[in-house]
Amino acid sequence: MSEVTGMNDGKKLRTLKNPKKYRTIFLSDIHLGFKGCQADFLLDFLSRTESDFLYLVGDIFDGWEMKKKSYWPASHQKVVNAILKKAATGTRVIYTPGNHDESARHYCGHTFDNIEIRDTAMHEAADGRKLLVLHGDQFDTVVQCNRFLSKAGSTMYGRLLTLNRVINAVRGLLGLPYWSLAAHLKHKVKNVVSYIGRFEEAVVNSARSQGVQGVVCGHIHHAEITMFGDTLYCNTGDWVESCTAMVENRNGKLEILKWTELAELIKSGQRPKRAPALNAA
Ligand SMILES: [Mn+2]
Repeated sequence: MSEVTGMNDGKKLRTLKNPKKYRTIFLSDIHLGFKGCQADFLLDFLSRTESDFLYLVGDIFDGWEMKKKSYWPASHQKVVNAILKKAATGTRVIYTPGNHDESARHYCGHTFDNIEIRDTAMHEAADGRKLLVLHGDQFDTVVQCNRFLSKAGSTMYGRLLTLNRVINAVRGLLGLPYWSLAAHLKHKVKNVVSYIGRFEEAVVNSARSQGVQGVVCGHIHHAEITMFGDTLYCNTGDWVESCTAMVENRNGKLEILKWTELAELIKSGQRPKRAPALNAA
């Protein structure tokens, strides 16, 4: 396998044998056990990257879907195995459960297979910034009008993701890159946009009240790194629609990687025309 370029810092994106090393990787909303989970993209990401810290920022499993029907393909088990292997070989793995994997919350404070389970965590970046890490559903009671994330809404969301898979199967046959219908629609629907705004505000207010420099969350499946006044807001996105991860480099610089775009670049061996990272801080 040859090395190809694919990072916006101009360095080479490493291959399987020589993975790209980050200080920290933040992942959330993987939804293992749910058909919509893009496990193959995630396996590709996990195999090409390494880190000192790995934060699993909630909704790693989808207990709601698993209760409805048993769905556990080999690729989902491979994701679990890849994470366990990282935990066993020197990566410090911290897991802050979310609402879809809320059963894991019973084990907050415990460590299993080197995976530390915490309700919330505090990450100190290489540049000294303190970042509160939590899934984000804790603010659902503060932020009203979250039908899009409710249990009833999740059925509709599931159908949308099925349609998304059909569209992308056709796009794949036509040689077109992955495109997220759900992510596209979300930006068009006014009350979802206003929900996202209120969610971000509630999360940032909580970080501010704790006297930290920033917050890392997931939950709304919308990757973002942005400043709200003096407080940094980071959302790692998800692996059912956008296939995004947030990474921290050795200097504490944070950046969002959109793996569907990077995977295309790796496949084609091309140099990116524009930076694949969504934003950085
Ligand atoms: Mn969630």
